[in-house]
Amino acid sequence: MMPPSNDASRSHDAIDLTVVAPARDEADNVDLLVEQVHAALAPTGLAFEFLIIDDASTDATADRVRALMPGRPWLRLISLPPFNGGGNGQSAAFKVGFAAARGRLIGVLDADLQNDPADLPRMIDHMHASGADFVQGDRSAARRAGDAWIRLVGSVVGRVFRRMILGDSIRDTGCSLRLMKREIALALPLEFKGMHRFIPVTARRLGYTVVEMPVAHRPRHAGEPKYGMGISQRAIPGLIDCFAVRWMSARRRMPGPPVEHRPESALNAERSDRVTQEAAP
Ligand SMILES: Nc1nc2c(ncn2[C@@H]2O[C@H](COP(=O)(O)OP(=O)(O)O)[C@@H](O)[C@H]2O)c(=O)[nH]1
Ligand SMILES: [Mg+2]
Repeated sequence: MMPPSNDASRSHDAIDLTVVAPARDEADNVDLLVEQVHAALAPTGLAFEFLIIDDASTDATADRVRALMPGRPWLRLISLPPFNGGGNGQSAAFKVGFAAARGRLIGVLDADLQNDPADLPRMIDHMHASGADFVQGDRSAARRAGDAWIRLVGSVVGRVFRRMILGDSIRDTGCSLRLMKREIALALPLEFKGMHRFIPVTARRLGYTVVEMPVAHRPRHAGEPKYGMGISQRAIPGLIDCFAVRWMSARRRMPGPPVEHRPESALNAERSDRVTQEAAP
């Protein structure tokens, strides 16, 4: 089959890198975010696009991004309808973003500027130098200096759960800043809420090589954090999710390419068709 010729530039794998950022009510962050992503990627010479997933924001996030689009053909915006009157969550936003991404590589970062887009080119270099399929950011050195103690305790507890239940040694699974081959992004079960916290371990369980790399961690530029901390909001759902991920990876079956069997007569007819086509001028 011929690829659609009217808009080949929109086809998958047409560019080097797609950066995806989920945004819920980040109106006061998107201008600087777009500027910093461009400043980080333009000098690399890579063909890139920046895809913002507006998750049913109730502020002007979508309007602000739309206003930035003229003159920036690499900037894309997808808005999600609300789920039960609220947002769909980061996992759903990533799922939509990864499906729409055209890059051979997919980079991910938060929209509140806590991640520094300038880390992305270093991650690409690290991916090439290490031969890995996936580079996961690790904010732990930067966080020890700046984060509230409740967050640090929460992340240690989460790490112990994940190590015990999943054998997951990834240090900072909650760091959105990561880079992966597109095929990995498409294989992640992100239609389940909370699964974005298990992206690197899932990639490993799918057989891909995941390496970690220290990255920057900055204060939120503007707006409020969207996630609560605490036992009922994070710890217990996180523990249940660990078991869910273990169940999924034990039950996952991904057969290789399927083979369809057809009668010899149909195959012979096809072969002679092909010979005729090849012989045609
Ligand atoms: N799509 C989507 N993104 C969200 C949601 N909640 C937070 N985000 C985005 O995910 C990123 C991290 O959220 P944030 O509240 O800063 O979490 P924290 O950094 O862990 O405190 C930001 O870019 C948010 O806009 C949500 O419900 N849906
Ligand atoms: Mg944040």
